[in-house]
Amino acid sequence: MGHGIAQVFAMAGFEVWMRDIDENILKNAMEKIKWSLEKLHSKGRLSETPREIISRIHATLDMNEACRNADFIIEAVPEILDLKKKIFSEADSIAPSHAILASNTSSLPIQELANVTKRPDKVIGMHFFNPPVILKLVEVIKSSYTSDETVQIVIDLAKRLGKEPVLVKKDSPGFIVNRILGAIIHEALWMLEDKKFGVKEIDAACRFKLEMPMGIFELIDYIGIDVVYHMMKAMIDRGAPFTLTKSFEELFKSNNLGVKTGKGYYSYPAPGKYVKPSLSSLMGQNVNSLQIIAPAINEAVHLVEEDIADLVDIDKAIRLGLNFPHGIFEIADNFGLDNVLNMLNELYNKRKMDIYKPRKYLASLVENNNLGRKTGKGFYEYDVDVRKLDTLKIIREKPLAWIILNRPQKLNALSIEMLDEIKRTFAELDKDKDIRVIIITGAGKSFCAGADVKSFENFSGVDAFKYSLKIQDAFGEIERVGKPVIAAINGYALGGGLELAMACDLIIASSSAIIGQPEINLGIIPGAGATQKLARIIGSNKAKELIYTGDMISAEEGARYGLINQIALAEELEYIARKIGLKIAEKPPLSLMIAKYVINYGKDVAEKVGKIIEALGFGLVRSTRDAEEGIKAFLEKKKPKFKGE
Ligand code: CO8
Repeated sequence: MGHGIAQVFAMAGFEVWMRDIDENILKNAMEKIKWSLEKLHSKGRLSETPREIISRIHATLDMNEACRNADFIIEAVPEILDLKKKIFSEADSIAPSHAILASNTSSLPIQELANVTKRPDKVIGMHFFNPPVILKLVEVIKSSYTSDETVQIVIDLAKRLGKEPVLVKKDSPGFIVNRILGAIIHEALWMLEDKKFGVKEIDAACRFKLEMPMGIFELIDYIGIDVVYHMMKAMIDRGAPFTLTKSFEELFKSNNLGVKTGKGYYSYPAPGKYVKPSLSSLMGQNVNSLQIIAPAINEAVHLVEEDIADLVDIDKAIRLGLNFPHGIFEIADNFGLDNVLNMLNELYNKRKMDIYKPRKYLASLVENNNLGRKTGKGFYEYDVDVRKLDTLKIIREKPLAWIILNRPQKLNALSIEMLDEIKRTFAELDKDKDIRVIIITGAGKSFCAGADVKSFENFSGVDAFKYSLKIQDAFGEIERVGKPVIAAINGYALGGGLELAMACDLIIASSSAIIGQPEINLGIIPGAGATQKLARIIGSNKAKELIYTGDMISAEEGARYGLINQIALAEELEYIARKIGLKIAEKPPLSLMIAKYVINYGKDVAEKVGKIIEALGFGLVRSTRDAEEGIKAFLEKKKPKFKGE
């Protein structure tokens, strides 16, 4: 990493003396710097020529020449404590008394490096991430000797380099990023040991459920199994609560070290040739993603409890260092802290390892009903408004709104009153500019067991006809609302319940959900759209089979027919629905509305007409400010901010 760090400093205008022990290494380093600068230059990312920047880097074999006039020295030698101590002691004896001595270590104690110098107050950790030229994160690690002045100088320095520093207030094994990554690795290794799921399944859950840029085994292969092994060992030696599995030890000893040897958890076409493993979301369907992440959340809480790092810095480190779209505490709040706590208890009971013992701060949040986004407070605070109607609970959790069917004792069967409240609520939420996506789900063990059979007990034929129109009208409101609506099926979705879900734009279902059109058993037929809608989605033969037999089928079968978009485990349903909702909520609202209308209404007309409707919609959307913003942001390589204008 040394040459990358030298390049970063030179790019920020500093004169750099780059010292190594071998001429060839230095030559190689200069070549790499040159290659990188030219690449940046060709993309227009430099304000100077590569030659001007390189002229500030002086390669040397002489420690004396490198250190004698230095204001700041950073070492990036291999992670061997004695070697680092030797370098620190040497640099300390040469450098001017005001010079700061920093280590790029990812795992070794700064305190021990400080001990070999006569300036422990000026010794600090400055941990870059590979490649330093690209990755923004820098962990700044304070030992108990480091002065506040030194910390401030290094934080300012990191900012001057264009980096995003986070402060590690106390030396702790793995600092922030490696500690949390270590906990994820630990859990993945133990899940593999359980033999219930394989490498690809766990990785698919990482990528598709947790939105990690790489699966965890893919990442281990990429970093190198030996590097990960030593990193984990170093943290364990310093007291981190990780335990390595036998199979991981064996893999390490087998010399199949990942991408670099052509084989690790995956096989690669040749040593050093990385090809992204091909995974699909279906592979990870049955893997509980909360299990992968809960121990890491517990470790992150430990860092806060022990005053090692601040919550906001930890989340920043996870986003920038691991390239996660959300910080670890944001993920926890999205899952629900009660779910996180339950998972930890379950794991603790099973494996009796310290890493799973729920931290006090987490337990106290749950005890006080601060459960995350859903209650308006968890690790963070959220603007949440809860309103109870007679049959519904409505939670406005901007930019999402949750409609919870709330007659659990009747399995959320649709009463007349509930239909009225559904229609009214959708109309209201449609007008609420702060709400961009609506999620509908059920309280208790059922999403909705259909129309309330009691309410049409004494119906005449005409009454039933009118009732059918009423239910269709209420569901029509869901199709008409200019915002995406997600059904999160948590249990039974039967009869009118499944028709309600089909009126939504996307259906996410718990793996234990049961769906069907059992009306035939009551001597009636579906009356809220299933004869038309179900047939269109799954084909008329399959629809007839379900309607004629009244059979109830699993969510998995529903997904196979294309009726359900995604399946989640019961504990993940809320998280996955929220994750998809938040993702869609970032998109331009007017485009979403027009896309929904074109799809919903275009399908009822001849294809030629549908395409004209699409073209008209396209024209309309192109005239919005959000389209200007989207196109401009793309060209400027920025993230667009859509306002719905
Ligand atoms: N309507 C009224 N009450 C219901 C309904 C329903 N659809 N479903 C369940 N409940 C009630 C039960 O009566 C019971 O109440 P109670 O405790 O007072 O006896 C309570 O909910 C709990 O139900 P169970 O004890 O039956 O729970 P189980 O876990 O044993 O069984 C089942 C769950 C399998 C879901 C079972 O309850 C069941 O079969 N329910 C009926 C499902 C059904 O047939 N749905 C279709 C209804 S018709 C329809 O939706 C047509 C829509 C179009 C209407 C337009 C035409 C007029």
